[in-house]
Amino acid sequence: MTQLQALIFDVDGTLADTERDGHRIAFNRAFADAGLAWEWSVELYGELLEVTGGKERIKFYIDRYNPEFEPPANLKEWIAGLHAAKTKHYTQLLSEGTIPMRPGVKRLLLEARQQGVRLAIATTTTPANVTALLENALAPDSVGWFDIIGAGDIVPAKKPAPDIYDYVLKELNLDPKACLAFEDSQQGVKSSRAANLATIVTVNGYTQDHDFTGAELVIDQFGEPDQSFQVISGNAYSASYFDLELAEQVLKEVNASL
Ligand code: XBP
Ligand code: MG
Repeated sequence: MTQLQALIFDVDGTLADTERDGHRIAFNRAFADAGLAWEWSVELYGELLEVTGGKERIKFYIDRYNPEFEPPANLKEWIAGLHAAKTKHYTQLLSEGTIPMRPGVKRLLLEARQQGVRLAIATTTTPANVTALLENALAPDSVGWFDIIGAGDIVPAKKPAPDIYDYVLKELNLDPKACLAFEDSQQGVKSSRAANLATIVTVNGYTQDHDFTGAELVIDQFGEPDQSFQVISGNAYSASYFDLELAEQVLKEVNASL
């Protein structure tokens, strides 16, 4: 049996509910600064989340929802500039401390650290956004809790491609059988599963109706000793919150069935 050696976390929607009241607001502020009459509503943003990556999402919006828009000749650079402004607004929002970590995240990370299980991040978001979230919502020194932070444009293809998880596994120098991935979305699960990682899902408002085929366990949150999770699918072995013991149990069963 391969023992659990690392936990690999997605960021947006998994560590914190960042999309609706974080990224979406930051995009809208950047659009307003640029004099664009674009406003991404809560509902529209849910549709745009189909495309991962902020720059890719802006391009998708123009193509799909705004065909009258006359793009500048250097569209790629123009989008990159707009996206850089969005990142400034997003990190500013996080520095105001308005977005907390999701229930049970800090407890699980601390437990892993105590027990010598390594931590890593695999996300499509921009590296500066990860740092801002960890420092403001977790702990000032928490960037250092993670052996590897794989983020943004570091790999050629974003989720649902497996590239970011493959990159993190390579940097960790671990076999996927020794790791568990944590995701919140269908695109994320496709990515982690394509990298052969057993995957736990915590859903959120935007992703609760996604198809999580391939995930081992789908729950509404990690929960806490006094705040039970709801099991949506999979076997939680009578646990009421997600801890390292449950993580080890899930991985053991997955590896036994291979
Ligand atoms: C997160 C994303 C990101 C964020 C925005 O997906 O898709 O694009 O919404 O971040 P995941 P950037 O949780 O699967 O990693 O604007 O920095 O790209
Ligand atoms: Mg996510």
